[in-house]
Amino acid sequence: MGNTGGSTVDDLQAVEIHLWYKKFMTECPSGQLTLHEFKQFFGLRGLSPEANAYIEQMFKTFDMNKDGYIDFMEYVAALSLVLRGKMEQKLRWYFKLYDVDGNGCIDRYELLNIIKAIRAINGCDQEISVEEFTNRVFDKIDVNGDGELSLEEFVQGAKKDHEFCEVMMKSLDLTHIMAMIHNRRHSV
Ligand SMILES: [Ca+2]
Ligand SMILES: [Ca+2]
Ligand SMILES: [Ca+2]
Repeated sequence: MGNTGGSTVDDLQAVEIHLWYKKFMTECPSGQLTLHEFKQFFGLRGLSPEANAYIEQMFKTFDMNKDGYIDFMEYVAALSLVLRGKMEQKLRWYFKLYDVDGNGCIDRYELLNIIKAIRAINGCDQEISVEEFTNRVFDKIDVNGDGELSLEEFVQGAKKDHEFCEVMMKSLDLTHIMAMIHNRRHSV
């Protein structure tokens, strides 16, 4: 994580982290979240298969040492990236999240499923279909046309193409998903 100039961390975010910590320790006194607890933690139930797979992939990405648990440090690392990370850091993290089979590339199928999952979780209906969106992304940023997005293509594509980047950040931003889940839990 390192030093990125303290002024970017505003009080609201510090408070937020503190709340997440309290929540984490209340719901998970052992300090280690399993996948099952992870879903409970977020109050997620009755998810579509795509959304379920997305949450599982998110869990794996959070579990940085791959021991099958998310400890609080891993949780905070992911959270602070989501809440405060610079765009490029986020893009790299998204890339890892979307590369479900971990082969270092995102193919159409992986991107398609992720977008489906995010829409399922967000429950938003957008004008453009999932397939159309996926194809548009590939047409624009698969520079060498091999049908897969490398990390380089993904990051550069999002940086160069303002429209794509905006769509990415808006529709794929976990902050939004977390806020939604958070609010939902409060209202139950
Ligand atoms: Ca772990
Ligand atoms: Ca892949
Ligand atoms: Ca490519």
